[in-house]
Formats: sequence, C-alpha cells, structure tokens
Amino acid sequence: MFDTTLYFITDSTLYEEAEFLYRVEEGLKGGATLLQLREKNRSTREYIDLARKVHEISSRYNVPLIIDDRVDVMLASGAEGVHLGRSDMKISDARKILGKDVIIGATTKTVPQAVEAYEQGADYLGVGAIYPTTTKVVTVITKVETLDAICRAVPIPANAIGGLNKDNLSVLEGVPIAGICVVSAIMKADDPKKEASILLTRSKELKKLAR
Ligand code: TZP
Ligand code: MG
Repeated sequence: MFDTTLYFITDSTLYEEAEFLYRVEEGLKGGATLLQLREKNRSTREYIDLARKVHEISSRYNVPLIIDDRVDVMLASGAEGVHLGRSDMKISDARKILGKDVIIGATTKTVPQAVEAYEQGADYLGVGAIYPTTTKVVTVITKVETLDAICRAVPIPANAIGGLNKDNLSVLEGVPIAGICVVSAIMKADDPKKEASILLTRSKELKKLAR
C-alpha cells in the first residue's frame, strides 16, 4: 500500500547533488509519505543513475519512490511507481506493461480525465495547479471546486498540487483530498525536515476535517 498524505516531489535543478540528496532525506525524515523524482532535463542514463541514488535513500524510510514520466527509468531503477501526465504513456498501456503491483499515478484537471484515468487503472491522481507555482511546469490553474468534484467522482486517492505551503492550505478545508503534493515548500525550505513535519500534520488535519 501507499499513502499520499504528504507527497514530496523533488526538483534537483536547485542544488548540487549532495545538497539535493540531503534535502530529499530530510523531507523523508520529516515524514513525507510518498516521494517522486521529477527530472525534465537529464539524459535517460543520468535519470536512472539519480533514481537509483534516491531509491537507496527512500527504501531506508520505507517510502515508495515514484518516477515522473518514465516507465523505463522506473523499471531500471527499481522504483515502486511511475507518474504519467497527459503527454506521457497512456495509463492503460503502462498498466499493461507493469502489471497490477506497480503504483501508477496520473495528472488530471477535469472530472472526465479523472474518470478515464481511474478506468484505465491509475492508482492515484494529482490535481492542480491550485495556486500559481514557481516550479517549472506547463499547467493551468484548477479550481478547488473541480478538485472537490474529482475527489468525489473516483474511488482512488486524489491529491492537490501547485503552490501549496503551510500557510495557504485552508482553501482545501472540506475537500475530500487524500493528501497534498509539494515541491518548493520542502525543497526550498530553510529546514526541509521541519517543514515536512508541519505539512504532514496539516495534511492529516485537512483529511480529518473532510471526513
Ligand atoms: N503540476 C502542477 S503544479 C506542479 C506540478 C508538477 C508543481 C508544483 O510545485 P510547487 O513548488 O509545489 O508549487
Ligand atoms: Mg509528465
């Protein structure tokens, strides 16, 4: 099983490798429940090399590692899952290749997209961007009402993503999310461990409120 309560997504462009890996580990120490390695500019070989290093760390904390975009990198590195966007491999094709035990996540921005991803075999959904983001990504703002409708339309966990930090989560109160996804809030924090710990507590509170 996996737990999306605090889904920590990495950005290695911000730091030298040692500092990057240190911050990833601090986020895990702080309580991140799921980890995604998100690389957009590396060669396949570099992506796999880094994935192996990150997987060695995440394994020590029993936190599943999800690889963004790439089924091949996931398989080669031994990671537990893959996250697929609208221009990546189709969820149904990935499910066919990977079997039932691999975690497959999907990016969705509308109820029909969410239902389709669920029907094709997605295990969880990322929904956003809720707020404008400073992380490099092609996205549009998703209304909280749409997020709410998606959460209620599918039986799999749906997480909020985009510009979220410990000070702006109240917008999600009452929305039956499974958790929050954050990049900058942890990656750029002065104390990533402490930040993750605060975010974990807040996300748990949000989940309790919506029950
Ligand atoms: N998809 C929608 S917003 C986003 C992704 C990958 C980036 C979120 O990053 P941050 O720093 O938490 O806003
Ligand atoms: Mg993608």
